[in-house]
Amino acid sequence: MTTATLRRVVAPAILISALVLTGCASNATETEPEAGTDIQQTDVFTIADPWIKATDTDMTGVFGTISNITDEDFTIVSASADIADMTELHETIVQSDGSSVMQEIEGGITVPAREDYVLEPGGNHIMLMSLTGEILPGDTVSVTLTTDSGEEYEFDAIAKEYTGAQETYAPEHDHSEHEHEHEHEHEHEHEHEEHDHSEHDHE
Ligand SMILES: [Cu+2]
Repeated sequence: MTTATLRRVVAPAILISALVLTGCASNATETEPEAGTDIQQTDVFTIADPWIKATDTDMTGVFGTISNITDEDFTIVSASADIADMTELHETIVQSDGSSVMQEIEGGITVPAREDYVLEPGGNHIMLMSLTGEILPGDTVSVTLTTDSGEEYEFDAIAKEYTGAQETYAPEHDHSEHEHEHEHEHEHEHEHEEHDHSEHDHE
């Protein structure tokens, strides 16, 4: 039941990454959490089955169903986690050519009074970037949400293995072969360094 209002603001300036769907997003039912098995409660919302995608890369997503248990709307304006140096609230936009891109949700996540807001792979999610370490299946990751009232709410996300909706952070290139990613990254770094030097020469 997705009743939340999505603002589909097309703003190229905040397009921060490309999401490449390399497999079938729908064939990962085995690893999807079962509804209603873990419900954590705060003063203003519950979150059902909060989980985080286990990863050895430097970014991942946090998911779960947030239910507003009050009679007033609230907006999640930011999120944070100790294990991530950078956190954003993301939505996934399917473009006309069929590819998907993730972008920051303009204005934050508004959860209407007494309604649910679903965070799921291939949809809206909390994006953790610049991870400080590996996240293994079974790990518990504490995530803090800040609302428009300035209040902070913490919940625990359980790390699970998830192979559907592979999110690839590929601003320019599609690194489809994971094992070669680091080599390519280093190559690009050197290219950029040299490029930077030649640019500075003009100054
Ligand atoms: Cu994202």
